[in-house]
Amino acid sequence: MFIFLPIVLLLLQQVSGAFIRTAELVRIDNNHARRQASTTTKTTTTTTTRSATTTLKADSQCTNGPVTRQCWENGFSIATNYDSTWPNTGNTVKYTLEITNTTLAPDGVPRTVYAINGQYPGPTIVANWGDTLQITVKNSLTTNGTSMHWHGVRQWHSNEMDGTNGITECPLAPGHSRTYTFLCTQFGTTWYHSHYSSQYSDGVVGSIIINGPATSNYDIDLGTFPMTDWFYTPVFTLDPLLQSGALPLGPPPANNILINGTNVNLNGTAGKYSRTILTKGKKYRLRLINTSTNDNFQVGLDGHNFTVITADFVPIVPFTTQWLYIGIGQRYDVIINANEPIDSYWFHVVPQAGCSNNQVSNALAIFSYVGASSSTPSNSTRSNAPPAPDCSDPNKNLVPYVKLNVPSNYTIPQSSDLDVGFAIVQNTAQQTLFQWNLNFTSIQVPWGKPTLQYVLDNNSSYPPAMNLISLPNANAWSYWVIQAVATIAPPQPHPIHLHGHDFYVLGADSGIYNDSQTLNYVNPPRRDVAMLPAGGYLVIAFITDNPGAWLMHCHIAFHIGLGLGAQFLEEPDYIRSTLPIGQDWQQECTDWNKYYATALYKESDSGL
Ligand SMILES: *[C@@H]1O[C@H](CO)[C@@H](O)[C@H](O)[C@H]1NC(C)=O
Ligand SMILES: *[C@@H]1O[C@H](CO)[C@@H](O)[C@H](O)[C@H]1NC(C)=O
Ligand SMILES: *[C@@H]1O[C@H](CO)[C@@H](O)[C@H](O)[C@H]1NC(C)=O
Ligand SMILES: *[C@@H]1O[C@H](CO)[C@@H](O)[C@H](O)[C@H]1NC(C)=O
Ligand SMILES: *[C@@H]1O[C@H](CO)[C@@H](O)[C@H](O)[C@H]1NC(C)=O
Ligand SMILES: *[C@@H]1O[C@H](CO)[C@@H](O)[C@H](O)[C@H]1NC(C)=O
Ligand SMILES: *[C@@H]1O[C@H](CO)[C@@H](O)[C@H](O)[C@H]1NC(C)=O
Ligand SMILES: *[C@@H]1O[C@H](CO)[C@@H](O)[C@H](O)[C@H]1NC(C)=O
Ligand SMILES: *[C@@H]1O[C@H](CO)[C@@H](O)[C@H](O)[C@H]1NC(C)=O
Ligand SMILES: *[C@@H]1O[C@H](CO)[C@@H](O)[C@H](O)[C@H]1NC(C)=O
Ligand SMILES: *[C@@H]1O[C@H](CO)[C@@H](O)[C@H](O)[C@H]1NC(C)=O
Ligand SMILES: *[C@@H]1O[C@H](CO)[C@@H](O)[C@H](O)[C@H]1NC(C)=O
Ligand SMILES: [Cu+2]
Repeated sequence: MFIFLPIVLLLLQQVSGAFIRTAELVRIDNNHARRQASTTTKTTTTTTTRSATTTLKADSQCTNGPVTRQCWENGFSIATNYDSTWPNTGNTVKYTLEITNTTLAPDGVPRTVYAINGQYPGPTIVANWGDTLQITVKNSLTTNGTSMHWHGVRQWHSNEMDGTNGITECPLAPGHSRTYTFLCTQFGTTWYHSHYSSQYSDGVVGSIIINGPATSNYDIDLGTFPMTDWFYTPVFTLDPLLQSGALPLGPPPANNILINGTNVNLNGTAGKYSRTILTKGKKYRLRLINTSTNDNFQVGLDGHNFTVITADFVPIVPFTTQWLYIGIGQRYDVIINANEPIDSYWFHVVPQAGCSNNQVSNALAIFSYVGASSSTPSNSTRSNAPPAPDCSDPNKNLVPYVKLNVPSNYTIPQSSDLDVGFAIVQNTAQQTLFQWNLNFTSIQVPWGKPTLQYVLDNNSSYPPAMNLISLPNANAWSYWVIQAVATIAPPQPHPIHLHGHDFYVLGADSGIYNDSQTLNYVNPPRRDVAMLPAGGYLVIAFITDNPGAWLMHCHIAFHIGLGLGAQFLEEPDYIRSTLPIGQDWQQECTDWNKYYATALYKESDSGL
């Protein structure tokens, strides 16, 4: 089957040490979707505000425990709207993460890994709601920069800590360190990863837990359970092949899936299954995270259902399901009730045919009850039918616990359309380049002069390839229609991630959005990654309440590498006058530009 999982885009061609915009790009394939649909103006008079939580009372009497998970402390609880209020404990939790170039064998097969503190995945960072995290990152690689992004962390009034090179900082040069300091205004589960091209796919990734209240009770927190596809060939090696069209059918299938950092290899000759022990009668919280590069899966545990209590950071009204689809970057915290016969059970990660091609094989992990006669599941415990293929978010089940509405007295203008396209272009050297684009531009960020430098310079002459969308007004609602258009690349879903906000998901469906489709303005799902359905649209909204330059991008590493992203710049005047961007930040750029002048490897994709 013909599949395209393209990659990179060199909108810029490197000529004598500098990037210049290629003059002769030939656009072979791109359409503007909504202009082909007739438009009907929808007006409603419903008015809503975002202060819908005023009737919810945090209970200051109650402390957090196995049967009072809704409680927290000091008047904060699961009813608190963390977008508007949060504790500040005054505690600072410190970590050091050193990235090294090493060889590891997570599934028994050795490969080059850029490890964190010698391990893959990196250490799990744990803090409490309201703590300050102070994380020092040391780049001990020799031929790559790095920058560390704390996925989904709102970074309220701390945009310079977002770790997005070319936007909020220069990359950290080899041999250098920087410290990221930020307040945990949210709670729940997330991950951190390098934003330096596709470096996270080669190892620079770890989990984050911010303890807080929950919408359902449980006895034991099992911690995070990251799942990822795994390539034996470094993704830094695959990238240029995809960019040049040397792999016209897209990336090769991944060689394996790692579950909680491990697995047996596909022929079962090396490695080991991830194993988790359960005690009968207990309820467990498991924090599922999809840290993939490319693949689509659903997950399920034989004989057990999941009670889902969060979507990304956002607490939701619990719902129960056997199978769960998790897009790249997404998290679901689930509760497993260990109340089935004492035995061992398979945990399945099932790649989804139909969502993308070149699938890796099914993967397994083992959950065993204490006292089970065998630590290997007998297949008789298998009770789950395989899932129906699905590649979309369960949006109707994602009902935020703290109810917030979106104003519906607004017609989304065509200028809010951001089309997702694919193109094959040629540069001046007649080289073919595959690229993804958002609103007709393949993003390419200047590592050595990030957006925040422009803001500090009061210079609004942004190169077009920065794909910057200006949102100068504070506290305004902003609505966007992200629309997949017909391309020569077969339709496929894209996990769309926005930095700096939990956005509101007003609608997502197949086809072309045309203003007469129903959108959900009443307590819609909020999260930081949502699936753009294959060949469809995703309508989101957020409030410009966080001054900063915030990247929005597809989280498939191959797609953002090839340009599927844009950035929103909120309130530049506030950034310049108020954010504490100082000497250290400038020094990182000075060090980077010095390193880069003679660097062996240059920026050859979006840089993100
Ligand atoms: C809008 O899209 C829907 C669903 O595709 C379609 O049924 C309807 O006819 C379209 N309306 C207009 C005005 O184009
Ligand atoms: C990792 O080490 C190899 C072998 O020494 C070297 O070729 C490569 O450039 C190093 N990569 C990084 C990112 O430091
Ligand atoms: C990072 O280093 C690897 C070699 O280890 C190289 O293949 C890759 O191109 C480098 N990437 C960048 C963006 O510097
Ligand atoms: C099993 O897979 C590993 C990794 O791909 C490979 O090196 C090995 O030769 C395979 N062994 C067999 C028996 O197929
Ligand atoms: C995941 O792996 C870590 C490190 O090996 C282990 O401590 C943890 O218990 C595992 N988590 C689960 C849910 O099995
Ligand atoms: C991770 O996300 C990708 C892309 O959306 C998806 O294909 C894959 O199934 C997800 N993995 C899991 C474990 O859900
Ligand atoms: C899981 O949910 C399904 C569907 O709601 C239900 O039929 C089944 O009994 C549940 N299984 C368990 C073990 O609770
Ligand atoms: C049991 O099921 C697993 C997972 O589907 C499969 O890999 C294994 O071959 C099965 N074992 C037997 C004995 O059928
Ligand atoms: C929508 O309603 C709100 C609340 O009444 C009002 O402040 C706002 O101006 C209205 N917006 C538009 C576009 O009419
Ligand atoms: C920033 O530049 C604009 C024009 O480009 C100018 O109007 C404004 O006064 C400048 N602000 C500062 C603080 O220099
Ligand atoms: C603004 O940025 C552009 C592009 O980097 C640069 O050429 C120009 O010199 C800058 N202007 C000022 C006043 O810094
Ligand atoms: C989208 O691109 C068009 C054409 O380049 C541009 O005019 C428009 O301003 C862009 N949209 C946004 C929201 O920036
Ligand atoms: Cu994508």
